[in-house]
Amino acid sequence: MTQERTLILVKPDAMQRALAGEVISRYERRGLKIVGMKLMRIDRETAERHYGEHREKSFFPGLVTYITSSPVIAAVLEGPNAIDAVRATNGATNPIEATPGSLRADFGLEKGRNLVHASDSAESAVREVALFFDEKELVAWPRDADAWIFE
Ligand code: IDP
Ligand code: MG
Repeated sequence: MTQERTLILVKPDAMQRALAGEVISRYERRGLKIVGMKLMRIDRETAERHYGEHREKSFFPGLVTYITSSPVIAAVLEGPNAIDAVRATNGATNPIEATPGSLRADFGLEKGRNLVHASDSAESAVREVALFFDEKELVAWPRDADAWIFE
Protein backbone atom coordinates (compact mmCIF):
# COMPACT_ATOMS: atom_id res chain seq x y z
CA MET A 1 0.00 0.00 0.00
CA THR A 2 1.74 3.16 -1.19
CA GLN A 3 0.91 6.24 0.85
CA GLU A 4 0.85 9.24 -1.46
CA ARG A 5 0.10 12.93 -1.30
CA THR A 6 -1.73 14.83 -4.02
CA LEU A 7 -2.79 18.44 -4.57
CA ILE A 8 -6.42 19.27 -5.28
CA LEU A 9 -8.07 22.56 -6.15
CA VAL A 10 -11.78 23.26 -5.79
CA LYS A 11 -11.96 25.51 -8.84
CA PRO A 12 -13.93 28.78 -9.13
CA ASP A 13 -17.00 27.21 -10.78
CA ALA A 14 -17.41 24.75 -7.90
CA MET A 15 -16.83 27.52 -5.33
CA GLN A 16 -19.35 29.84 -6.98
CA ARG A 17 -21.94 27.05 -7.10
CA ALA A 18 -21.40 26.36 -3.36
CA LEU A 19 -20.14 22.84 -4.07
CA ALA A 20 -16.97 23.01 -1.95
CA GLY A 21 -18.44 20.95 0.87
CA GLU A 22 -19.74 18.32 -1.55
CA VAL A 23 -16.34 18.05 -3.25
CA ILE A 24 -14.30 17.80 -0.04
CA SER A 25 -16.79 15.36 1.42
CA ARG A 26 -16.29 12.95 -1.52
CA TYR A 27 -12.56 12.78 -0.75
CA GLU A 28 -13.11 12.46 2.99
CA ARG A 29 -15.59 9.63 2.73
CA ARG A 30 -13.23 7.64 0.51
CA GLY A 31 -10.87 7.71 3.47
CA LEU A 32 -8.34 10.24 2.23
CA LYS A 33 -6.85 12.46 4.92
CA ILE A 34 -6.62 16.23 4.59
CA VAL A 35 -3.07 17.19 5.51
CA GLY A 36 -3.21 20.79 4.26
CA MET A 37 -5.99 23.16 3.29
CA LYS A 38 -6.42 26.86 2.49
CA LEU A 39 -8.89 29.26 0.95
CA MET A 40 -7.04 31.50 -1.45
CA ARG A 41 -7.22 33.66 -4.53
CA ILE A 42 -4.61 32.29 -6.98
CA ASP A 43 -2.45 35.05 -8.47
CA ARG A 44 -1.68 35.10 -12.18
CA GLU A 45 1.97 34.09 -11.77
CA THR A 46 1.10 31.03 -9.66
CA ALA A 47 -1.65 30.06 -12.14
CA GLU A 48 0.76 30.28 -15.07
CA ARG A 49 3.32 28.14 -13.22
CA HIS A 50 0.70 25.62 -12.08
CA TYR A 51 -0.60 25.16 -15.64
CA GLY A 52 2.83 25.63 -17.29
CA GLU A 53 2.52 22.39 -19.30
CA HIS A 54 -0.43 23.95 -21.17
CA ARG A 55 1.27 27.27 -21.98
CA GLU A 56 1.11 26.72 -25.76
CA LYS A 57 -2.52 25.55 -25.83
CA SER A 58 -5.26 27.74 -27.25
CA PHE A 59 -7.26 27.46 -24.01
CA PHE A 60 -4.35 28.62 -21.80
CA PRO A 61 -5.28 32.34 -21.49
CA GLY A 62 -8.88 31.44 -20.67
CA LEU A 63 -7.73 28.79 -18.20
CA VAL A 64 -5.57 31.30 -16.32
CA THR A 65 -8.40 33.87 -16.28
CA TYR A 66 -10.81 31.21 -14.99
CA ILE A 67 -8.59 29.81 -12.22
CA THR A 68 -7.79 33.33 -10.95
CA SER A 69 -11.39 34.57 -11.20
CA SER A 70 -12.54 33.86 -7.64
CA PRO A 71 -11.42 32.18 -4.42
CA VAL A 72 -10.51 28.49 -4.57
CA ILE A 73 -9.76 25.87 -1.95
CA ALA A 74 -6.34 24.25 -2.28
CA ALA A 75 -5.76 21.07 -0.30
CA VAL A 76 -3.25 18.27 0.07
CA LEU A 77 -4.81 14.83 0.46
CA GLU A 78 -2.99 11.76 1.70
CA GLY A 79 -3.78 8.07 1.48
CA PRO A 80 -3.11 4.80 -0.31
CA ASN A 81 -2.65 5.53 -4.04
CA ALA A 82 -4.08 9.00 -3.39
CA ILE A 83 -3.04 10.35 -6.81
CA ASP A 84 -5.02 7.82 -8.86
CA ALA A 85 -7.84 7.63 -6.29
CA VAL A 86 -8.49 11.37 -6.50
CA ARG A 87 -8.24 11.44 -10.31
CA ALA A 88 -10.89 8.69 -10.42
CA THR A 89 -13.14 10.53 -7.96
CA ASN A 90 -12.81 13.65 -10.13
CA GLY A 91 -13.50 11.88 -13.46
CA ALA A 92 -12.19 12.61 -16.96
CA THR A 93 -11.21 16.16 -17.96
CA ASN A 94 -14.26 16.37 -20.23
CA PRO A 95 -17.30 15.92 -17.95
CA ILE A 96 -19.24 14.36 -20.84
CA GLU A 97 -16.70 11.52 -20.87
CA ALA A 98 -16.38 11.25 -17.09
CA THR A 99 -17.47 8.08 -15.33
CA PRO A 100 -20.98 8.43 -13.89
CA GLY A 101 -20.71 9.04 -10.16
CA SER A 102 -17.50 11.04 -10.50
CA LEU A 103 -17.56 14.72 -9.52
CA ARG A 104 -17.16 16.00 -13.07
CA ALA A 105 -19.92 13.70 -14.40
CA ASP A 106 -22.28 14.53 -11.54
CA PHE A 107 -21.80 18.31 -11.63
CA GLY A 108 -20.25 19.32 -14.95
CA LEU A 109 -20.88 19.63 -18.66
CA GLU A 110 -17.86 21.50 -20.05
CA LYS A 111 -14.10 20.93 -20.10
CA GLY A 112 -13.55 24.59 -19.29
CA ARG A 113 -15.73 24.41 -16.15
CA ASN A 114 -14.88 21.04 -14.69
CA LEU A 115 -14.94 21.90 -10.98
CA VAL A 116 -11.74 20.32 -9.67
CA HIS A 117 -8.03 19.91 -10.24
CA ALA A 118 -5.86 17.02 -9.08
CA SER A 119 -2.20 16.16 -9.64
CA ASP A 120 -1.73 13.58 -12.41
CA SER A 121 1.52 11.86 -11.33
CA ALA A 122 3.95 11.57 -8.44
CA GLU A 123 6.20 14.20 -10.04
CA SER A 124 3.31 16.64 -10.58
CA ALA A 125 2.12 16.09 -7.02
CA VAL A 126 5.51 17.02 -5.54
CA ARG A 127 5.73 20.11 -7.76
CA GLU A 128 2.14 21.25 -7.16
CA VAL A 129 2.13 20.66 -3.39
CA ALA A 130 5.30 22.78 -3.16
CA LEU A 131 3.74 25.49 -5.35
CA PHE A 132 0.76 25.94 -3.03
CA PHE A 133 2.05 24.94 0.44
CA ASP A 134 5.06 25.44 2.67
CA GLU A 135 6.14 22.18 4.31
CA LYS A 136 5.24 23.68 7.72
CA GLU A 137 1.60 24.13 6.60
CA LEU A 138 1.20 20.35 6.20
CA VAL A 139 0.12 18.56 9.36
CA ALA A 140 0.80 15.07 10.67
CA TRP A 141 -2.11 12.90 11.77
CA PRO A 142 -1.88 10.55 14.80
CA ARG A 143 -0.80 7.06 13.78
CA ASP A 144 -4.08 5.52 14.99
CA ALA A 145 -6.30 8.02 13.11
CA ASP A 146 -7.76 5.26 10.88
CA ALA A 147 -9.28 3.65 13.94
CA TRP A 148 -11.43 6.77 14.50
CA ILE A 149 -12.73 6.75 10.94
CA PHE A 150 -13.54 3.06 10.66
CA GLU A 151 -14.60 2.10 14.23
P1 IDP B 1 -6.97 17.67 -15.97
O1 IDP B 1 -7.46 18.83 -15.14
O2 IDP B 1 -8.00 16.58 -16.07
O3 IDP B 1 -5.62 17.17 -15.55
P2 IDP B 1 -5.62 18.86 -18.29
O4 IDP B 1 -5.59 18.26 -19.65
O5 IDP B 1 -4.37 18.84 -17.49
O6 IDP B 1 -6.83 18.21 -17.49
O7 IDP B 1 -6.10 20.36 -18.47
C1 IDP B 1 -6.05 21.26 -17.38
C2 IDP B 1 -7.34 22.01 -17.31
O8 IDP B 1 -7.43 22.86 -18.45
C3 IDP B 1 -8.62 21.19 -17.36
O9 IDP B 1 -9.00 20.65 -16.11
C4 IDP B 1 -9.62 22.20 -17.86
O10 IDP B 1 -10.03 23.08 -16.79
C5 IDP B 1 -8.79 23.01 -18.84
N1 IDP B 1 -8.93 22.50 -20.20
C6 IDP B 1 -8.37 21.40 -20.74
N2 IDP B 1 -8.74 21.24 -22.02
C7 IDP B 1 -9.55 22.27 -22.30
C8 IDP B 1 -10.26 22.69 -23.48
O11 IDP B 1 -10.21 22.05 -24.54
N3 IDP B 1 -11.00 23.82 -23.37
C9 IDP B 1 -11.07 24.56 -22.23
N4 IDP B 1 -10.42 24.20 -21.11
C10 IDP B 1 -9.68 23.08 -21.13
MG1 MG C 1 -3.75 18.04 -15.69
